[in-house]
Amino acid sequence: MNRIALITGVTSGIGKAVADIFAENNYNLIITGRRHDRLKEIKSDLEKQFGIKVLALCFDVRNNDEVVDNIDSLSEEWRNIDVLINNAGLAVGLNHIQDGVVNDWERMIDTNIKGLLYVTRAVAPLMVSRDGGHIVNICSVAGKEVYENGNVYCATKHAVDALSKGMRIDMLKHNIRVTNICPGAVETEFSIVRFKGDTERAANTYKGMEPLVASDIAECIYFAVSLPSRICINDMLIMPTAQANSHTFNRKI
Ligand code: NDP
Ligand code: 8X3
Repeated sequence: MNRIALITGVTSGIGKAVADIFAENNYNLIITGRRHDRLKEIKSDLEKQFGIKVLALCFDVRNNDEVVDNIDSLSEEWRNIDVLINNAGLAVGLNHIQDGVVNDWERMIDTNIKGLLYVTRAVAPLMVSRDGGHIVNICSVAGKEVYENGNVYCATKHAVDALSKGMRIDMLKHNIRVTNICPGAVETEFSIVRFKGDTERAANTYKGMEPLVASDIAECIYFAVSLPSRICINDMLIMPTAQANSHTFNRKI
């Protein structure tokens, strides 16, 4: 029987690449996001290309009622989730704290921290009842270091880092592995979202350097998940060769 992975934020970037690699490896997938059309198209492509089953659930991770309703409504078959990948997340804005936009802060806190918690709270009991599973939290180099203007985004990712450690302790007795994934710069829609649609500013983020691509991160995640169940990769910090830390780049410009 195929194993099951639930991946949040599959309509773009890292989440989409993770769905591809898990599908290629015969997982049945529960894919989520807010953009219904993209979800529908991805479901149909994955089913056709890999012959797996895909369940597309359209909800906002910031809304706990929607999260609970969607997970509660899973059929017996789909409740056997082996892997949860908490990927949905975003950065919005890049300002000094004194100039911060409160609504941007709320979006980041509500998505990156509270959304990840709501999904975990709904799915983890299903894993506990089966005495096993693997939770992969997409953190960031911003969960390890703080950079100028990164303040609230970095704080949300430091929270993810702490939650990964806490989850690992709390669910130790239930054989649930918890892996924290910390990428540096990956070219996705991330910077377009951060700069609120300003594609030129977004492109400047990667100017003169070779960023990671989403499939680089997906391969690392699949590697961690595919190891024998006695091995837990607790933490991975994955940087482009051209990036030493969150603010030091080798740009050829
Ligand atoms: P993208 O913007 O390309 O993808 C983000 C995904 O998250 C989309 O599928 C989006 O779907 C989903 N999402 C965002 N908000 C919500 C929400 N409220 N409810 C449900 N889904 C949501 O960015 P990435 O792929 O780069 O980002 C994925 C993760 O990786 C994030 O957690 C990010 O912080 C992290 N990360 C990214 C790095 C990078 O440089 N790109 C580096 C380090 C970490 P939709 O809009 O359809 O809801
Ligand atoms: C995304 C990477 O350096 O923009 O988490 O914070 S960074």
